[in-house]
Order: sequence, then C-alpha cells, then structure tokens
Amino acid sequence: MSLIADQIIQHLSNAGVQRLFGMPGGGSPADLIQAAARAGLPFTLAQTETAAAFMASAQAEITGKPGACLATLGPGATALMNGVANAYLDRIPLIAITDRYSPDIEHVMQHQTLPQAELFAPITKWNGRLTLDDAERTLQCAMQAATGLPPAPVHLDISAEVTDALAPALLPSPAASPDPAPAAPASIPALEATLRGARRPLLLIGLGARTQPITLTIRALCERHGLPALVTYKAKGVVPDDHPWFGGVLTNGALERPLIARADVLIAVGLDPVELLPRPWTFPQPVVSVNAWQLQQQQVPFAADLVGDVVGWLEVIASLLPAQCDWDPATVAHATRTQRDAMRPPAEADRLAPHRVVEIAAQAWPGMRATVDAGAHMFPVIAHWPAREPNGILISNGLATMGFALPAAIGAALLAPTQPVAAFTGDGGLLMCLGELRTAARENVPLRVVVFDDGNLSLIKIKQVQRGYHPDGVTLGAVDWVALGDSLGLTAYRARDEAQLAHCLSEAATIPGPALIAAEIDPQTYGPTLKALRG
Ligand SMILES: Cc1ncc(C[n+]2csc(CCOP(=O)(O)OP(=O)(O)O)c2C)c(N)n1
Repeated sequence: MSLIADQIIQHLSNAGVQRLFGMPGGGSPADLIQAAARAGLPFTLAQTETAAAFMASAQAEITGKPGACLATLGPGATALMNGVANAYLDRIPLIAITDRYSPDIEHVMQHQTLPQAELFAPITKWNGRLTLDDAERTLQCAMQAATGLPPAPVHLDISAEVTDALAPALLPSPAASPDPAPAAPASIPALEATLRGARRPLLLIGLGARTQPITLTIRALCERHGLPALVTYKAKGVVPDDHPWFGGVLTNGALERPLIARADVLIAVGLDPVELLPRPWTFPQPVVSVNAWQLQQQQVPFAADLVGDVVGWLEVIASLLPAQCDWDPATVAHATRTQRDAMRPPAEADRLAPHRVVEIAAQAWPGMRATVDAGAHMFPVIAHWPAREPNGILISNGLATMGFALPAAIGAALLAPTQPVAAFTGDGGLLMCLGELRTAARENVPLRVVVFDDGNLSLIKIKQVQRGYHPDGVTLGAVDWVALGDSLGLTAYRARDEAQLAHCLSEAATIPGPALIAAEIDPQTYGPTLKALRG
C-alpha cells in the first residue's frame, strides 16, 4: 500500500527530478524524505532552505528538468523564498514544497502560521495545496506547470495528514502538453521587412537559448553565414569563448557597444531582458526576437517577436540572411580581444589581481564547470572563465543574489560526482552560505571553492565611492579561511601571490573531495573593471 508521500515522489521522479534537497521539519517533509528513500530518490540536507533551492535549481538548469526542494512551515517557508525568487527571475523550473497544518487546525493554531500560498504566489507560476480529496489531480497540475514553458517555479503546500494518508487509485495522466503548440514557423512580413537588405546581422543570445538543439543551430548559423554572437551571462557557452564568431558578453553596459554599433540588425535568441542592466535600450537597430515562450517585457523594442519553435524560426531567419554576411572575422577577434584587455586593468606587481586568479584557475582546471556569485569578483570571472557548453557557468543573473555560487556548485557536482566544479565567490557571499561548506564535505563532492578574499563587500564599496560617500558598513574583517575550511572538513589553502595560487590550484585538483582556496586579492582593479564594463 503506498502513501500519498510515495505518490508525490513518483510524480517528482516522472518529471525528471534527480534529487531532493531541503531542511526538513517533522511534518510532511519527514514523510517525503522517507518516501524518497523508499523510491531511491536521493535526499540531500542543506544548511539553509535558500541553499537547498539553489542546489535544486542548479540541477534543473543543467538537466533542463525540474529540480525539487522542501522546507518546513513558517520559518522554513520564509527562508526558502530567496531560492524560489531566484528560480522565478532566472527562469528555472523548481518545485518548492512546504509543510503546513492540516485544514482542521490551521485556523486555530497561530504558532508558525503564515499565509504561505499568498507569500509564494507572486514569485511562482503555479501554487497549490494538496488535499486528501484531490491530491492526484493537484499533483498533475503542479507537474504540468513545472515541466511546461516558461520555465518557472511552482509551490506546493502539503500537510502531514496528506503525505501520511493512503494513496487513492491513480487517475490517468493527462495526455496533452501544457505548452501552447509552437507557432508554425513561416516567414512573416515583419520579419522579412526587418531582415531585408541586412548585411551585418548580430546575434544576441540569452538564457532561453540554452538547449542542445538551439545551441547547435546558433553555432551553425554563425559558421555558415559568418555572423558574430554576443552572449548574456547565463548564455555563456552557447557560443564558446574561443569560437571564431564569439563576440563577447552582453550586459546592456558599455563594453559590447563598439561591436553592436557595427551591426545593422540585431537578432535576439532566447534573450530575456531580466538579464540586462536596468538601463534604457539605446541601440537604434531593429531587433528581431526569437524565443520559446512569450516574454512579458518592455525594455527592448522588438520589430518582430517570434515565439514557439526556436530552431524552426532560426531556419526561416537563415533563409532570409545573405549566404555570407559582411562581417570580417578579424574585426570580431579584435573586438573580443579589446573587451578582454579592458577587463585586465593594470595591477600592483606583487599583489594578486582578481583577473589573474581567474586566468590562473582557467589554466589549472581547463574545461571545468564553474559557478559564480554576485559581487565585483563576478566581472573578471565572466570575462576570463571560458565556457564551452551551455550552463558551463551557472550564475544568478535575473535575481543576482549573493550566497548562490557554493550551493549551486554542490547541486551541479552531485549530478556528476566525477566531474569537479569550481565555485567562485566573494568573501561576503561565502559568509552568507558558509554552512554549505559542511554540506560539501559531508557529500564529499569534488568542489573547488575559490574565495576572493578582500575583507570587504567590494562592489558596494565601489558604488559608495562613486556616489561620493565614505565607505561605510562594507567591511567584513579578516577570516582565517584555512582554519575555517579545515574545521568544516575541507582541504583549505591560502594564496597571496600568483605562484602560491598556481601551486594551491594544482594541489586542489588532486583532491577527490571539496577544497577551499582563499585568494588574498587586491581589490584595486575592481573599480576600473566595472568602469570598462558598464561605463
Ligand atoms: C542576498 C543579497 N544581498 C545583497 C546583495 C547586494 N550586493 C551585491 S554585490 C554585494 C557585495 C558582495 O560582496 P562579496 O561577496 O565580498 O563580493 P565582492 O563584491 O567583494 O567581490 C552586495 C552586498 C545581493 N546581491 N544579494
């Protein structure tokens, strides 16, 4: 006889969930952990609910299938919210499950009682409560929402009274896909008019392009027609950094402007403005957008807005482009070289510059997947860490939350325990999720955590100075990262110069489990880096 808890786990597995993450309470999460064990679905305890959601989200981004996490009611639910918000703004299919009281007592008990459904509603695409009468139907709806487009989080509130009950007979699964049928690609007047006479189209690749078929189509388009592509932070790797038609990184900042200025039409593929700097879009060229789902946005004016079968639409676009565009590969190579050089500002000779940390790590650990946190260190990582495949770099860019890189790296490493993952984080971001170092050690995942140790919230310090303020409230103080890493069960190193760093990184590469490398960097180059990137 199976319980509704077993039924829920079955649904999660059928939806493609690889592992459950969370911080349980004694109610429905405890039932779900037991049921997951019965079904062979692994459960990983995280130290915070937010980190559990980041771990599950990293798995979802890599697999393209939903991730799942659970939390207790009240404080568990509220602590989960930043992770769900990240999935919402970073367009990630995440199934977030929270405990609740059973309906007969929830209006009486106040202890830990919050309007959880209402709290999650604005940051989820679907939100429901499982009841004894309608559990199967509700689960089907939840899974349809979680596996359909646009990719987004769903929230399920479930009491132990439900998880612990015997499962009723299963209903037949609904056959229909939740997604609207993709629009049949056919050339449309707006598209033809926009592309007519174009000689130097430029691709702007965003998070919606990170599937294998779309990636291959984009690369083929670049190679056959000779046109460059810029990628957003989340789309790094769709066109690899060393690809001859890689045109650099798109942020809606300053660095990419010279190359974009040479284009006569912009073709945005999977570009979601949630990834762009919150500044007006000032490029005068017409923009064609192609995306698998309808975007709700007003920042970028689209001359043609093509929704549905992205590969099909790209084929239509290819048929309208010149067989060979007027781009010179040398111009593109010069543009990307100039961009990278601008992200290597002069540094003091005997100090460790942040961009050198990334370059030395990229040499020591070639081809490794990386995660990166929010902060000034993010800029050199994105500029100098090469990505070869989609999701080669995982980043929170829509929400841009701190405390992301370490848990996301744990989630990624748990998917493929023989493939090490690098996590680049500021010291402020690492302090936010420190307990997950223990998770990494407990799970013995091959993680290389590089902390840019400068004792400060450097990005905020730069912004304070830019606004004419004295830096205030941004000093973290010194942390003995080696002692801390050791105490949590990691192998830990400290590097003060390039030679020490190269040595630590190659030592760390030989360790099967997690390693922590504190790079004592000179933050002086962050200011010029930010200036070059954003103007
Ligand atoms: C959860 C969260 N809180 C605050 C911020 C605002 N914020 C962005 S970067 C930053 C400083 C990050 O400091 P650190 O992790 O040390 O990285 P650094 O800037 O020094 O590279 C802050 C506070 C944020 N993005 N996320």
